[in-house]
Amino acid sequence: MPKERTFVMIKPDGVARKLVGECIKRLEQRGFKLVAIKMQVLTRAKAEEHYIEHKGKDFYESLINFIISGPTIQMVWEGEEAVSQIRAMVGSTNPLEASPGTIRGDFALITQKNVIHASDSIQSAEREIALYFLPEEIVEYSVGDDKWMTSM
Ligand code: FUP
Repeated sequence: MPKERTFVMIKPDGVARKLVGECIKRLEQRGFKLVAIKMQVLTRAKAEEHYIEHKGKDFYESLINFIISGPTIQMVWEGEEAVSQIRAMVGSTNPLEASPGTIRGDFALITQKNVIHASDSIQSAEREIALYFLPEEIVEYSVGDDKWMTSM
């Protein structure tokens, strides 16, 4: 069975505050495997596609302007229950409600500037991975700790 994959993006605040390494470190230490990564300043069109579900909401324009305001990191992570487990590690949307120990709970205070995005469902993960990566940009490889991080 293919391992579950999720899409993670470090937002402009996370990159500017040099939290890229911290975010990657947490996901790696937990046992998830990085299988794709890139850096880019999103175009408005790409940002609007990403956040299409929020179109029309009061925070939408501001969200789009923020997310295109600087460089961002796109990643695909793989591992057991990657979608729900990485969401849990990211924490609540509003960092003031995010538990300590989560990325947002440890590094953010403002909802818009909440450092990191992670897909909220397997369907969203598939959509978001396809939005940012070609299939051949996702790398299949094995690492030494694979045997400790799967139930086989
Ligand atoms: P999340 O899945 O936790 O990233 O949150 P959402 O998909 O609900 O929202 C996407 C982004 O919109 C959030 F990360 C921050 C921004 N947002 C606001 O600025 N105000 C809101 O009230 C809700 C979300």
